[in-house]
Amino acid sequence: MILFESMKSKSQNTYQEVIARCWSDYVSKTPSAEAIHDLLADRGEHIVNDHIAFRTFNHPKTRISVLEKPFLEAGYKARGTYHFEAKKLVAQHYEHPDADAPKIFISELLLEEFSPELNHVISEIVEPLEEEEVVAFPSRPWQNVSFETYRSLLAESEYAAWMYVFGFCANHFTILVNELKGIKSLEEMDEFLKSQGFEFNISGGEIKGTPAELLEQSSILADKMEVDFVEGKREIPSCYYEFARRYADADGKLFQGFIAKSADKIFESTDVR
Ligand code: OOG
Ligand code: NI
Repeated sequence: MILFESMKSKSQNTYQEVIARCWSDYVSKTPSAEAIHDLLADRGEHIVNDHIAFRTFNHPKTRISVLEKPFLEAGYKARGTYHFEAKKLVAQHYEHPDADAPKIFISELLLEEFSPELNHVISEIVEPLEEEEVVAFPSRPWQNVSFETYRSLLAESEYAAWMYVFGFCANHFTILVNELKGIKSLEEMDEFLKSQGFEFNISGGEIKGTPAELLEQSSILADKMEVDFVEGKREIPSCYYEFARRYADADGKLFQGFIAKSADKIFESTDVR
């Protein structure tokens, strides 16, 4: 019994438990997501998550092959791999045999393509980490963050700066618009949310992707959140909500992948504006 309990606390979380923890952390950083969730629930909608996204650094302590472990243990399988040359990122998506499980999208920053200064900052925070801290979603295992360091990372990579402050948490959840009863298209979804005052990420166009590409996506701009830096409190972009509409391929099967060209622009939802 004791053995069972200790094993359970170490790694036997179901994906539902991990995702539920990530959702409550995410809405605490993203009040817009909870507001949108509630607006749709008030219209009688049942919300289905298409996917949830995590970010990391490709350091041996934190790379994708570390972050993916709890998801693989929970039954997820690695599927598509994606490359983002300009942003110096790669990503991997995962699917679960249980069709109700949201897909998982994990990206990592290619540290070797950045300056020694950036690498120094990141090694300082990730070198001391134990694997359990990295995969204890959601987590930012390093304690103090400096606004000056955040600013210096921003100059090289929006992604690096965001990761430095927020760590291993879900940076967005995604509503699968296909499953909504009263909203038929992504255009309709966006128009409804804009009428409620939500602002969209328009980089690369408000709707990224086309029916021919089998995936259309849009996202709101990340909420602003007050963060406790060592220098004091500052407001910076936190997390965002995404909306996706998927289309069936020639075999009639709903496309389950991602489109790198669209994802490249979705990343910018957390950019400092
Ligand atoms: C991930 C951006 C890409 C998608 O659905 O294409 C993405 C991120 O912001 O970390 O989520
Ligand atoms: Ni996404």
